[in-house]
Amino acid sequence: MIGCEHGRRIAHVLSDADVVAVTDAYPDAAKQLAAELPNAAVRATGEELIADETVDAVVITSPASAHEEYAIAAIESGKPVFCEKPLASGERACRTIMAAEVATGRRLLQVGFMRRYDPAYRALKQTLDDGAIGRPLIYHSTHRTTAAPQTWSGDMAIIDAAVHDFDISRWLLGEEFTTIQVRAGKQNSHELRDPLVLILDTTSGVVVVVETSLNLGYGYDIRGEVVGEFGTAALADPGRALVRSARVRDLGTPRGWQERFADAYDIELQAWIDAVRAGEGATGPSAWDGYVAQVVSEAGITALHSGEPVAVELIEAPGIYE
Ligand code: ISE
Repeated sequence: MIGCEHGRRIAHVLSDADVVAVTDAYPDAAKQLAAELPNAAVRATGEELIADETVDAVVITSPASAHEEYAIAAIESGKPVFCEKPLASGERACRTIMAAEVATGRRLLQVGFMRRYDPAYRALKQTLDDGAIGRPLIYHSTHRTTAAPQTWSGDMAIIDAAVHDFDISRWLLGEEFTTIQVRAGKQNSHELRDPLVLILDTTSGVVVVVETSLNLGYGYDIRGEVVGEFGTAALADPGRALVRSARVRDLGTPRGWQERFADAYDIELQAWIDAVRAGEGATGPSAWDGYVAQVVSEAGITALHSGEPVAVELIEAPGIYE
């Protein structure tokens, strides 16, 4: 899904880049997308696509379990790579990707944490950085969606959804997390642990409260609110409905991430293209950011299963990420 979104954007909407090749584990899906794009050939495998001399840079949108091999293949060919979140399917894989990048001596990989490019999040960060509400004390990050993807089960609400809240909280507050605890109360439906409330502490003692409610039926409702020393600052709310319910006609909540973050995806990918063309490799969210989000996710899963707070323990950041 996200591969089609990015492919169409790059070929039809954004400037200074084109899609010259696509591939997919389901060849028909690749053919279908290529048919919509003016200059895209279909390649049989990711390896073949990365080795293709007409390919200058690579976008990875496969399931997380396949990110590591393609990210490393792209990095080892010296090709900049945009990799969707989560960076990989485990902390070890994230570290292997970082090691491959560190070996080249420069950044070549950007992770698809698109919220950092969303105008509403940027405005919220500016408000905090301006000191308009004093030092942040609490951050509420609410992640509500119509329906979790049918393929999701178990802990994926943390690994694939809350991972955005972890990243955006670190970016907004400019701090790392020290501990996480997770509460799962009454379960909504499906095989997924949903909803969840995740409570995290940062190094300076800000409390971050993340709610994931992924099967609410009414729309895609992303909220963020910071409580500071003398005020609060919230994300501008793109949905205007007073009642948010699957049973009431919806009055403006976006239907999905495609709509809510359309601008963010445009800005994010254009910034990546511009950086690549300028020979900068990557300037946006890094493999380090992907690694940290993965460590927090894994600590969150341990916390969910144990019911206890779990420490977030990071390695030292390699120099290229400082
Ligand atoms: C999806 O995979 C995303 O990455 C969206 O940004 C997230 O909000 C949604 O919960 C996920 O399904």
